[in-house]
Formats: sequence, C-alpha cells, structure tokens
Amino acid sequence: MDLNNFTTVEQMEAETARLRECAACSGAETWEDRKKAQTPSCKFGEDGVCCRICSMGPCRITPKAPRGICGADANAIAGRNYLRMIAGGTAAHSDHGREICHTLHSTKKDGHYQVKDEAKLLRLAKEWDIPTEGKDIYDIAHEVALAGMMEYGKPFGTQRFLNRATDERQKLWNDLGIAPRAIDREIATAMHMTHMGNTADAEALVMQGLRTGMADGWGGSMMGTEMTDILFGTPMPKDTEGDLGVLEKDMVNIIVHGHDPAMSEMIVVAAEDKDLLDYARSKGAKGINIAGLCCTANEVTMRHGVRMAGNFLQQENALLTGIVEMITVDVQCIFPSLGPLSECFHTKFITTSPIARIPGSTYVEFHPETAREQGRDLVRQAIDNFDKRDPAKICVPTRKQPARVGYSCEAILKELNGVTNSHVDERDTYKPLIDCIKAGVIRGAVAIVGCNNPKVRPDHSHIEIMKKLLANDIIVITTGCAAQAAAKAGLLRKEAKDLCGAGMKRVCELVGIPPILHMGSCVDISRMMLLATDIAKDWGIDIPQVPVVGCAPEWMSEKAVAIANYVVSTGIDTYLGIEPQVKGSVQMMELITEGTRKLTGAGYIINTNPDTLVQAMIDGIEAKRAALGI
Ligand code: SF4
Ligand code: MSK
Repeated sequence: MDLNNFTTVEQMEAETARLRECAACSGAETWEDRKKAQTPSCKFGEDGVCCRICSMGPCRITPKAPRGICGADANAIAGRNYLRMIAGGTAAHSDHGREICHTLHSTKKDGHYQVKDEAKLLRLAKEWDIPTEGKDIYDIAHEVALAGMMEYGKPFGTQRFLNRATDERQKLWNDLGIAPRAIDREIATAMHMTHMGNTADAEALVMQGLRTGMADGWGGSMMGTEMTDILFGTPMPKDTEGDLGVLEKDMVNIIVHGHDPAMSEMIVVAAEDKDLLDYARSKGAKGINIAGLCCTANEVTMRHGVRMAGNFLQQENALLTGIVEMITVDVQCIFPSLGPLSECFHTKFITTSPIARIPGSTYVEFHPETAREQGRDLVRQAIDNFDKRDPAKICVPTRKQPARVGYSCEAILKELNGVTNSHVDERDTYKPLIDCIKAGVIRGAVAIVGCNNPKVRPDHSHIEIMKKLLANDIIVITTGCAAQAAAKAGLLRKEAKDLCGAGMKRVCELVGIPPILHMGSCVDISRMMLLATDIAKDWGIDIPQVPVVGCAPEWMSEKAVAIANYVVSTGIDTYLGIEPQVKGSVQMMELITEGTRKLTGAGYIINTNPDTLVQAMIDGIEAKRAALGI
C-alpha cells in the first residue's frame, strides 16, 4: 500500500505549527511557550533529591551536603519522593474506580444510568460469591457495587481481584508481602511511611511502591474497568477516526476530556436527541459533533465509536482551531491553561468534578440523579455558542485517520476464536495466539501505553517504536495517549498490516485485525494484566516467561509510575523512555532496574533514545523465546 497514507510525526508537527501561527493573533499561549520558560529544569527535582516533606527543609542533596537536616540521604529522599508519586497515581486511578462504583450503585431500571452488560455483572457477582438467583438485576448491581466499594477500606484481607492471577503470582505476592490490602490503606501507608521521621530505607520504600502499585492495577484500576464495562458495555471492535480533523467546521463541536466517562456518556447520548439536533440545525449548524481527548476519548470511542480529537499534548491545539464550542472535562490530565486559553476564543470551558476545579471554567457539578438533563443542558449551551465563533480566529484542521478500536479481552477472545457475538464462552482461549507465538509467526507482544511528555518530541517515540515492533513481527496492544498517537498515525487501521513482517501480516489478514489493538484508557491497562495472565494460564507457564513486555515511551504522570509498579509486580518487564526522577540515588536506580527483577522477575529498562529502547525490547522478547526453547 501507499505508505504516504500514514501520517508522519513531521506532518503532525507542521499542523501544530500552523495552528500556533493562527492562534498568535489571539495572544494564545501553549505548552511550547511555557516549556521554554521552564528550561532548564531544576536538577535537584530531576534527580529526585529535593525534599520538602517537613518545614525544616527544603533540603537538597549535593556532594557537599549529602544529608538533609534530619539526616536523610539521597536514597531516602529519592525513595520517598518516588513512593509518593506511586501513592498519587494509585489514588487517582482508584478514586476514579470508586466513583464508577458509586455510579453503578445509582443505577435504576428507568434511571439515567443503567446496566448495559448484565452477563459481565453476573460473572463478577459469581466470582465474588454474591448470590444472584431470583434477584432483580439492579439489586445485584447494587450489591456488586457495594462490594467493590468495600475493597477500598476493608479492615482485613487482600484485594479480591488477586484471585484472577496465576497461582505462582499469588504465592509470590504473598511471600514478598506485596499483596495489597484495602486500596485506601496502601495509599495511606505510603503517605505515612514517607512522613518525616519514618522510613529512610530505600528498599522498604520500593517494596511499598510495589504493593501500592498493585492496589492500583489489581485493585482500583481493575475496579474502574469492570464497573465501567458493566455500566456502559464491554467494548467490541468498531470503526472510528482520530486526529484534530475530526472537528467539523459546519457542526457544533463539543469535546469531552479527562478520564471518568460517566459525564461524557450523558453528553454523547444527549447529542443524539432529536430535539437538540433540530435545535442545532435551527442555529445554522449541520449537526452536533462530539469528539474526545485523552482517556475520556478512549472510553467513549471504545463503546460508541466517538471520534478521537487527540491526546495529552494536543488538548490546547484543539482549542486553537477556533471551532470548539465547548470543552467539558471530568478528572485528570486537564491543563489548567485551558482556562485562559478558552477565553482567547468563544469556547465554553466546563468543569464537572469537585476534585478538578479550574479557574476560568464554568463549574457544573454532575450528579447521577440529574445527569441526563445536565448532559442535555450542556449540549444546548454549546449549540447556543455556535454563532459566537470569531471568523478571524478559525483555523480548520483537516488531518485525520480511520481507526479500528474496541479490543477488550472479550473482543480479542472472540476474534481469536472466530465468534461474532459478544458473549464470552468458557471454551474461548488464547490458544490460537499462543500457537502463533510458539511457531514464531508472531515473536511476542508489547503493551505500549502512557502519555506525551515535552521532554521528547510528542508522539515520535510512540510511533517509531510501534512501527519497528510491527516490522519485527511483534503485535502491539495499546491504551491511553499512546493509543491515540497510533490512531493519528493511521496505525490502528487494518491496512497497517503492510508495515508488519510477513508473519504478523498473515495473522492480521487471517484474523481480520489491525496489528495494533486499542484496549482502552489508562485504567484499562488492567485488561492487559488479565490478558498476560490468561495467556500464561492457557500456555501453562508463569507470566515472566511469556514473551510480552510493557513500554511507556513518553510517560509523564504519577499514574504512570503506579502502573509501572503493578506491571513489574505482575512479572512484566517495563521499558521507559523517560527517566524516573530518582537518578540522584544510585541505590534507587539499582533497585528499580535490577532489584525488583530478583523478586518479581521483572524490572525497568530505561533509555531515552527510542531506537535503542525498541531494540532492547526486541532483544528482551527474543531472550524470553530462547529461554522457552521456541
Ligand atoms: Fe529536610 Fe529531612 Fe525535612 Fe526532608 S524530612 S525537608 S530531608 S529535614
Ligand atoms: S490520559 S495519564 S496523559 S496516557 Fe489517561 Fe494520557 Fe497519560 Fe493522561
């Protein structure tokens, strides 16, 4: 096929430059401007050796001052900062999961929120020993939601989802003492442990990091994924599009941004209401166009095929087009700059969560009881804003790519087993995939996840790494902003098989899948843990033996550090393209790369050069294959 049909990073950069040029007249400032003002960044912060945990400090470690006032050394300070990042990330994912439990708890037969995947609800009830016979489905939903909420604060025991892991992993986690207890408890323990005057031992901090990360991946994030599937449906493959060209000049454009889909679902539904569509037409618009950013985009694209406007570092670009009537946000990864930026245009900036209040926005607190009407009201306000566009500030983007999304574990099983309905069958297995890996037709799999980070060219590492893996017959699964990078480049199309080696290409043709499978949002990395686990079970080996690795080439958030910790605890090597902020401690660097490997069978491999990083992944996969004798 014509490789010109793929979008290159250079083309993406040219589009950004064009938008910035158009926006200059309105005095709009973006992250590129602020990055310059923040350069060079603070070396102490970069290396993780600035401590401001107590007010005797801040203390900074240098060769001349190797200890803070209390006597904490670089290992203690970097270790404590690192653990606090994990606690922050776990709190964010897990609180999102808890909110979704509350939304499930609010469901009613004729309510605004209803149960969409009854089969999944019943499977989870069975897994959790919740009786279902003769009960109303909504009573079951409320009991399951409550049981989920109890995972956050239960006084005894470990996370329920751990039972899903292989026996070897469960034993290892118990033996190492990293099986997470109540989710909130692990976060509180991490914060308590790092309080002034507590743990100064880097090894103990890293161990609690693993346990806190586990409370995320095998606790709060998995909760988010499961409950969201029950509420809004388990994703199945569908076609959509990605990149800023999904914004329509002649339509009312509403962007949904953040992570928790409860609010955006209501906006998506409202945008299909006939009276609102008629109202939009009466205002001169051809229709109502919903587009997503970041993980809210992933949630609504996976279930409704809503088109993706872009990823993390594209959020400001979306506003620079001058054709966005409204941007509504829920939680996480929202730039505070959207406040002043929206004021440069006609765009209404709506915040909806009490934990994400941002100056320059209009705050509309969302409640399950009134969500449907609130969704309609926001859509109506966006329509009313359509004729307020300033023609002088319009810069219409045209670039977009088709994409196929919706690869939940259930969907992958269906594709592999050639079944077309959406119900999981006990007999469905990953055996066809395992056979391909054993035969060497597919060499292995890489999970590419995570954000953009101005420390590297946006999307460049994601895209270059993905292409090289495909060429080497390695299948890619992806979530978060990495998935949107792939969408923008055109790599989520089935035609991307033409970038693959002969083996992968043949598999894509036979199964009818793109070579990169979009598995959802950041919390859906829990799907990837279950995928790796079930492949290991169906294969009869332990997870670290499976030729699968994880990679976050452009990560930036605390959530990414939490994720990296549960991925490593699960026994999956994690390749990072951005250095964790612990470089100022030799001991911490050793612990996160080699130290954990001795315990869990996996660790970090860190390299800021994407070419070197991807080669290390290929070598890592080949080494796992050699160890298996395949
Ligand atoms: Fe300084 Fe110790 Fe206080 Fe940190 S905890 S700011 S190293 S005195
Ligand atoms: S949205 S956490 S920038 S992937 Fe999940 Fe993207 Fe990273 Fe946020």
